[in-house]
Amino acid sequence: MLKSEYLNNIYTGVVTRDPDQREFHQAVLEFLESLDLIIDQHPEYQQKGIIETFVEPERMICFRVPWVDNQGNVHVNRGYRVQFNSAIGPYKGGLRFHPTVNLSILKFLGFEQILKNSLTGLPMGGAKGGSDFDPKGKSDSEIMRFCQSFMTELNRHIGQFVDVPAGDIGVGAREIGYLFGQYRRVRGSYDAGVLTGKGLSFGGSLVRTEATGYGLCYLTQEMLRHMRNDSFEGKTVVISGSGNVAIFATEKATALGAKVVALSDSNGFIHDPDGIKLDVVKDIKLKRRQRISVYADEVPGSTYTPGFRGIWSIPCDIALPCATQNEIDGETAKIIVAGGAMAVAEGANMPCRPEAIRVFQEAGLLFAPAKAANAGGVATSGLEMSQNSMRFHWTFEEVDSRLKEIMINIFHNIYDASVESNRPGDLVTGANVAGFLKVASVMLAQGLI
Ligand code: NDP
Ligand code: 2IT
Repeated sequence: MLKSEYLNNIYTGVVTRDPDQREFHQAVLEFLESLDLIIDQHPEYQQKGIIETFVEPERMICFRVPWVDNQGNVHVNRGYRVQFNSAIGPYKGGLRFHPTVNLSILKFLGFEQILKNSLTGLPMGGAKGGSDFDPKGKSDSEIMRFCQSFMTELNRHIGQFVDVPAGDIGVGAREIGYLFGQYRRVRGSYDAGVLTGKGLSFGGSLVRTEATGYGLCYLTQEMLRHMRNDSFEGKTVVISGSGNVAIFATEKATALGAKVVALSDSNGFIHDPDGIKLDVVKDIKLKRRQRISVYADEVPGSTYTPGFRGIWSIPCDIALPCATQNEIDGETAKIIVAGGAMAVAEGANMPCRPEAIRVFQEAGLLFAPAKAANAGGVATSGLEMSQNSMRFHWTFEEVDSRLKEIMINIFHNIYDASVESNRPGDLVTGANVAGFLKVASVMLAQGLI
């Protein structure tokens, strides 16, 4: 129950309009709970209808994606692009290929992307897209044909000044390559800035591959320093997932002096008490595209346990959930707290359920929400767009140092906003408020409604 009647009515309206979109309701409610603390200071939002406008996407595109498998069978998937808000820049956000993709998932992701992109300080609006296509077990040529069919429709809705997609779950450098190839083919134009996460030889940025995981560690390091006078040095870290974000979070946390002892996928988790050997993980996941269980077959002293939630029973100082939404519920959060953790930072989008966040905050753990903690990926996408516009590219060190600066700035912006909202150290509130104030002031200035 929200204090503000205006916000309560908005939430009821959102739920009534799309009763089945539970993930979207969850993201909106968390946002409204934060705004509830400051809404009295901003009567203009209600007068101008800013918040009811903000929770409804500007445009939702839905299309069929037919493709032919290696046996000649026709399959028809559904493709989407939710163009949520373009007040501060062209729509920007990833594409997810996963069987669980539906409008609720993409609306929650697109909605959080508006606030996340605002926090980066770069001029990017918020969007998300994807398909219920399952890339698991598909051959390379099946993936290529799917990407080509997907882009045959999507191309008419995107553009470097319109909407710039990138990767997310199930969409990495290989898929972006096929998507870009098809865009170029059907448009007859080399618009490098239409997608980010491209290969380095055709307009991609150095550090984009590493950016989300690295950025997560930069923000966490600054949070530890500022709020606890501490660091990653000597800490035990558990990271869920074993995809792009998890792998490069492991790399940076290890470089900062921590020991990462566990990784997972949707089937189970590996535990290596001596510290994960990242070269083995990269070989299994990035080169051979195999399951994480293979690690335990190849590294003596490590174990594999089926079931992906079990990873959180391994005690750690710092927990970095980097797999998917709602992987940590209230009970799992209590197990993490009982294991002695001091900090949780979200690499995935919305991996902690609201009751889990409450458990962490009440136990006094540091908690960094996804829209701030994983903003390094899209921030570096923004840097890729800048380099494409300049027709030039920066060195690894140059991009990495810009990324680090952006993540440190995000931490201080959200920390300061938590103080100004009378919730010092509540970074969930800080991220929602700081991200929103900028977009809201632009919506007011542009007279969007
Ligand atoms: P990848 O596809 O590279 O890896 C996803 C990982 O999460 C895999 O280990 C996968 O296991 C696991 N996973 C996916 N879905 C589920 C599920 N339903 N249950 C359990 N495990 C699951 O994706 P990314 O690493 O890119 O993305 C991970 C998270 O980070 C997502 O929430 C994404 O939105 C977020 N993110 C990604 C960014 C990026 O730049 N890539 C930027 C910011 C956030 P399996 O192989 O078994 O499916
Ligand atoms: O959730 C995210 O921020 C991403 N998947 C990255 C989006 C992007 O445009 O780089």
